[in-house]
Amino acid sequence: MTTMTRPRRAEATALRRARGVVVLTGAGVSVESGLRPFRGADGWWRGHDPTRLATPEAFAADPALVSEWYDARRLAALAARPNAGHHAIAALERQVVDAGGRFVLLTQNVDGLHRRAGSERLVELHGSITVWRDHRSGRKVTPGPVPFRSYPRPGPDGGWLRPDVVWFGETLPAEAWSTAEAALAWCDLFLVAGTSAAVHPAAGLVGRAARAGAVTIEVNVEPTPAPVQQRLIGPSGEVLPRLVEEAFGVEPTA
Ligand code: BV8
Repeated sequence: MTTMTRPRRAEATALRRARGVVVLTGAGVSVESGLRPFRGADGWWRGHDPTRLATPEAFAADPALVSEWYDARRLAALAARPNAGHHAIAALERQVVDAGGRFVLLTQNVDGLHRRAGSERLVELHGSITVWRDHRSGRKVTPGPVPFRSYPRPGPDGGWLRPDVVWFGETLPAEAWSTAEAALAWCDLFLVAGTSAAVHPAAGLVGRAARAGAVTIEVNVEPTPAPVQQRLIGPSGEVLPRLVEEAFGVEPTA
């Protein structure tokens, strides 16, 4: 396992030759867009641990507090702009697909920045913070880019509005998860970026890909427990564009 800051020719060549690329991202790829990561001191909000707020139990106990936290994150996500790392992943998708390969981006992020950067073959494993739903009927709404007038906000069918995300203890959307597992059958290169690899079942995908014979590469500012063969240490907004340029000779457009 090599720890380095610059993509070596080996990673670029592997990326160029790959016929089936899977990318898994986490909150770290949105840090350079000004959004907080999920864990660590930066993730806490008014003294609350996000992993305790992101649960059905927390919402049931204090729907106002949980709604206010998510509305603040929703507005931050809407105000943020995709960074060079998001654009590099969208450029990678175009390169792989245009060469006749297969590609899917699996994101744990709920901020919508990959889609705004142009990623199309995108699976939001943990849902979206910009879409909310009535917690009783499940009817979805997309609130406008202004703060809610009250917390919690009444839903259209008599319940409270909750974010359309997967909380801890909730199962991932069946279609999203089956798409992720199916990709392991054709993946020959698995790139994981900006995730602490702490949340399951998403975190388990890297090891499954490696056991299935895929080349595995991680981009992160620090090593993680993810069982990868190569680690490129550095901010994803710098490392990913360099990796895509080295592999395909294209500079991802921001
Ligand atoms: C489920 C949506 C079935 C909400 C989120 C197996 C083993 C152990 C535990 C479990 C298991 N199976 C299930 C569990 C329980 C649980 C779990 O995994 N717990 C963990 C904490 C131990 N999982 C679940 O409950 C899942 N459901 O499995 O259903 C089931 C049901 C009941 C009982 C059992 C099973 C649901 C998990 C989904 C939870 N929802 N998000 C919201 O966003 O508010 S997860 C949340 O964590 C976010 O989505 C976030 O994206 C995700 C992962 O975190 P990261 O993205 O990695 O972010 P983090 O801050 O941790 O790390 C940032 C990284 O970026 C760091 O490594 C940092 O170094 C790096 N970085 C920083 N800056 C940069 C950078 N990298 C590059 N460039 C930079 N500039």
